[in-house]
Amino acid sequence: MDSARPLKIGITCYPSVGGSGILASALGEELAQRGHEVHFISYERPFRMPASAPRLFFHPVVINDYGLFKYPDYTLPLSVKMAEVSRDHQLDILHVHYAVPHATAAILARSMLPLEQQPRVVTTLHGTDTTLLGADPGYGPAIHHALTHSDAVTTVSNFLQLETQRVLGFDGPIEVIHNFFEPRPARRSREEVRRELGLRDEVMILHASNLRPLKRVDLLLETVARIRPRETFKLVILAGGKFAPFAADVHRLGLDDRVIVRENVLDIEDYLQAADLGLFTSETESFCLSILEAMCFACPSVATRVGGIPEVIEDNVTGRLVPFGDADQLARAAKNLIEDAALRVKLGRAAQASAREQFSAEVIVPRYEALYRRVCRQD
Ligand code: GMT
Repeated sequence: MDSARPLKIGITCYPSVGGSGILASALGEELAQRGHEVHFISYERPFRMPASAPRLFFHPVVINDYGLFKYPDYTLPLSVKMAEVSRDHQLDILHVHYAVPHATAAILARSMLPLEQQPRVVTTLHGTDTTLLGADPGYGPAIHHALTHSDAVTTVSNFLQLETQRVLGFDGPIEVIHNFFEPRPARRSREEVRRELGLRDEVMILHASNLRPLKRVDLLLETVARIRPRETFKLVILAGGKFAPFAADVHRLGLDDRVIVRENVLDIEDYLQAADLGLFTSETESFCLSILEAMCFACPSVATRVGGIPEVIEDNVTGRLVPFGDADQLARAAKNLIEDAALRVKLGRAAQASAREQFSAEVIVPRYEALYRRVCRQD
């Protein structure tokens, strides 16, 4: 294959709010900007995908509800659409993000096509596709099968590479390609956003997540409830989902005037540039893209020392790491950075430099391009 020829790449991901979908959309956008043709295949347009851009296409997977099935099936219509798009657009690569069910659908799609029309399959594991579903006997063997039949497997951290070997017993090659984030320009000024949030001199603590149980919102609230004096900060939660189930906890902890929630925010950069300190209390995390997003805006985070987070934050250099589950230590680390503005700025600047040097599109996207070229050369 001509190594300079632009590639035709199909990308499948979850389109709604979530780290793997954000990463996949950003990757597609970057690849199209670099001259490749990119075809997203999913049940909805990925929410960060630009409305129109050269060489960027979206193919919806349509699910008919026949009322026959207790559980509607997505894997088969997805695989049929993948095969159709691969054939019609002569895809070189099908790059699937999050194994379940995308990797299985890709392997099936490939086998539906004659040999000369088969794309290479690249599977990127993002987190719970290994750590949770990989350990489930109802999913594990199917994930293992799809990985074994992928032309390349990548993980977003060293931690997840080891977990994939351990949990799934997968002994094939795995390339670690960390996540990247390329912020868009904010639409509003820092002052405008802080005014919208009703912030005066308080330090803005940011937490952005989909609020699933493993994010441990209970620990997050417990932590901020222990920070004194309370007038020194406000916690802004950017929720990918509904916050209502946690409202009673906010009230019980006396945090009604300290917690501000924004649900399903699209202009995330507006809020990131207004933030002073991130706070992340997850019990597991393969990478934690939200920490990187904050780092890009020179906002350091206090986070739990779990999973791949130590690959993103260097303790005392680009943020603070605290043992999981210890609300007192988390609160102490946050309070220290609330009170010491100079230290906060120092860690924030180092965080921003580290984001640029290690986790920018310029560094990461060529690694995916090199991988695509390599698998395309395999015979
Ligand atoms: O695996 C998940 O729970 C979902 C996934 C997602 O779609 O948001 O999150 C994972 O992928 C992100 C992007 O690579 C990582 O930043 C998250 O750390 C990871 N979540 C977990 O490992 C729990």
